[in-house]
Amino acid sequence: MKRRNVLAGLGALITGGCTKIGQTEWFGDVVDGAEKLSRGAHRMLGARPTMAREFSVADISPYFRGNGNTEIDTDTYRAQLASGFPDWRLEVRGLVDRPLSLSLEQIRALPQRTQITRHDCVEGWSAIGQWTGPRLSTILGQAGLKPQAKFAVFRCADSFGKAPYYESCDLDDALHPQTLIAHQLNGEPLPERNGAPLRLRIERQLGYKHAKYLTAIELVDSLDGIEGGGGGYWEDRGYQWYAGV
Ligand SMILES: Nc1nc2c(c(=O)[nH]1)N[C@H]1C(S)=C(S)[C@@H](COP(=O)(O)O)O[C@H]1N2
Ligand SMILES: [Mo]
Repeated sequence: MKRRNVLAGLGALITGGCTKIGQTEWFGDVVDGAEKLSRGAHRMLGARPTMAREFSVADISPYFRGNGNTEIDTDTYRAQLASGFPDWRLEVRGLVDRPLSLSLEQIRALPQRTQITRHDCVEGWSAIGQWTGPRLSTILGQAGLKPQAKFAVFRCADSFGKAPYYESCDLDDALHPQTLIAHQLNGEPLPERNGAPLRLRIERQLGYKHAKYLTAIELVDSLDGIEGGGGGYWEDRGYQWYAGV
């Protein structure tokens, strides 16, 4: 519980530090700064978090393919897509002090981070893309995590047949500095195939954890009783829940 508060505080510190799109900043600088503020905090954090490798603009794949669901065939979604998603909301609910319902405009107004990372799909392909959006830690900081919160569950607008796509992660990954709610790929609004208007980037994990078409984030203390109980659409079908790259 203590540790989570420290992480949340650090998250706020980090997001305060960098607001310019395209600016690269390193977690190390922030950790060094935080260490000066409180050695205790640094000790509780242990080592600095493992960062996924970041790439340069020259490494960006010319085409970032889509995988899994690459379109949503409902009238509501098609109308939203055509008009720039004015009514799309990202809800933050469950074990939080202040449930949120964020418009895209509100999400774009938060401090932004841009990162160039490699996406690895278990089906045997990779692509490098530049993602922009607020850190999930910024959003969770606004909502305020209740001490019982252990997991973030990501709800999506698409499904396979009747089974909705969903994902989840623990708070270490949710508050990780490279975990973003991305609304841009390579400087443009997300294409439909890559999860418009919002998708998760959770860079230390495999492709299927990166939930697209995000509609809600639920903070829970257990994954039991959520869909198949495995913590994700693919996890309910046998994939690993912790899908480290
Ligand atoms: N909502 C949703 N998210 C999803 C999927 C999906 O089908 N629906 N597929 C997953 C898989 S297996 C991969 S590899 C990536 C693909 O992301 P991309 O379409 O941007 O390449 O999205 C992941 N997130
Ligand atoms: Mo995948």
